[in-house]
Amino acid sequence: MSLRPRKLAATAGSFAAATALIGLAACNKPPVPSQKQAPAVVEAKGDGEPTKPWVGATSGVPLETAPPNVPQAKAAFPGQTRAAAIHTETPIQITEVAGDFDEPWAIAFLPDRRMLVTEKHEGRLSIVSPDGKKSPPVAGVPKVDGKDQGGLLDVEIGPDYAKSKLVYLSYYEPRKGGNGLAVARARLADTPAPKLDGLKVVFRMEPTLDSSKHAGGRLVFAPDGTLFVTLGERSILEGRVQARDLKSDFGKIVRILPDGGIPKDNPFVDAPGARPEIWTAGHRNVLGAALDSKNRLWVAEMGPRGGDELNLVERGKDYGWPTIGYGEEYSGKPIHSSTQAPGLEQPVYYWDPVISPGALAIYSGELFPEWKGNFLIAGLSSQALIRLALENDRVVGEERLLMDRKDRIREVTQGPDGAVYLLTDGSGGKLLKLTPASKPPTQ
Ligand SMILES: [Ca+2]
Repeated sequence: MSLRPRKLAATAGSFAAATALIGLAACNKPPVPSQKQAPAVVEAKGDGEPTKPWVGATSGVPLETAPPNVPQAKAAFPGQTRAAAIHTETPIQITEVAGDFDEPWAIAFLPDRRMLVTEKHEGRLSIVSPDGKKSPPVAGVPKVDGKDQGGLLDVEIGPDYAKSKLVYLSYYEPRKGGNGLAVARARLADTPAPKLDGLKVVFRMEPTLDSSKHAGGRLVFAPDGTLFVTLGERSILEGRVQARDLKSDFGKIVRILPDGGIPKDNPFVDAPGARPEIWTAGHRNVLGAALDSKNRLWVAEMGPRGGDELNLVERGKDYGWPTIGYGEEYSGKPIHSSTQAPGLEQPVYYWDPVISPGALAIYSGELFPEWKGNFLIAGLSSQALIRLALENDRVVGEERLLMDRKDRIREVTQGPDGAVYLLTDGSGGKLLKLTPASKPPTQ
C-alpha cells in the first residue's frame, strides 16, 4: 500500500510534523510501522522510469518529452538542452519543518542552524529554529513594494557575521515614479523580540521604473568578500531594451563591496558611461545563483517561453538578452534575431518547455553522496526540484524530483548539516527539509 502525502498535517511547532519517502527503487514493500506516524511511501517520480544509479551512466533518453515551444531553434552544441534522464537512488525523506508562510522567498542559515526566512509581499523576516518554531517578525525591515513579483526577496548573512551581526536583504524599494531593487544591510539584534539596527542601503538598481516584475534579487557572497547581486530587465519593453546597455543596471549581474563600494577590478570601471558595478550584461531575470567548488558563479535564468537558461557567469561577458536566445514571447511572437551571435555568450543549458527557475544550489554535502556537485534548481511552473549532473561544464543528466507534491518550489539551499532545504511558493508556503530516508528492512 502506498500513501501519498498530498496534504501534510502539521503539528504546531513540532519537528517532523509529517514525513514522506520518495525515490525508493521499488515501493512494493509497505512502509515500516513507526512509533507514532508511519511515514508515507510514494514511488520514485521524475519521468516515472525505474530508479537506477546515474553515476557514469545516464539513460541516454532525454528527460523532456513534451514538444518544444520553438521547434525551429537548434542547440549550439550537443547536450545544450534535453539531457538524458537520471535517477536518484537514495530514498528521500521530506520533513515539513514549518508552514503557513506567505510567499516565502529565501532562507539563510545563522551559525547555530536557525534560519532567517523572508516573506515577499508583506516584507516579513523571521527566524525559524531547526524544530520549526518561528520568532516574532524581525522589526526594522525596510519598506517594500510588495506587488506581484515585488517585495522582500533574498537574505544573506555577512561573511563576518560572527563579529558584525550584519545581514543583507534584497527587496523592491518603493520610489517616486516606480521602484527598483535595493540591497540593504543591518545588524541583527538576535533577541526574543528580534530587530534590525543601523540599516543602510548599500545598492540601488538604476534607473527607477514603474514595473512589478523582473528585478532579479539573488545575493551571493564570493570568498573574496565581494557581493554579487542578480538583476533583471523589468519585463516591460522600456526596461528590456536596456538589458545590454552598460549605462543601465537592468538585465545585469553586479558586483559590489559589502559596504556598497565598487571593487577596483570590476570589468567596466574605466569604460566611459558604463555603470562601474556591472559584472555581466544581457540577462533577462536571474533568480537563482550559486558558486561552484571552484568559486565560479552560475545562474539559473528565467527566460521567455521556451528559453529558460543555465549560464556560467564570467567577468565582463554579455549573455545576449534580448538579442539572442531560444524562446519566444508568450504571445507566440518571435523575440530574437537569432539563437547565436558573435561576442554573445551561449547558455550552458536551456529548457524548452520552460521550468521557471527560482533558486539554484550546488550540492556539496555528505548526506546525499550521489548528488555531490549536482545543481539543484527550484522549479516554479514545473512544480519540481530539478537536478542536473554536469561533466566538464556540460549538462549530462537531468532529473525532476518531488513532482507528485505539485508544489511550486521557490527556494533551494543546502543546510550546514548537508540536508537540502526548500521553500514552497505562494500563500501557505512550507519550509521543507530533504534527508536520506532509512530504507525499510527487507521483509
Ligand atoms: Ca542568454
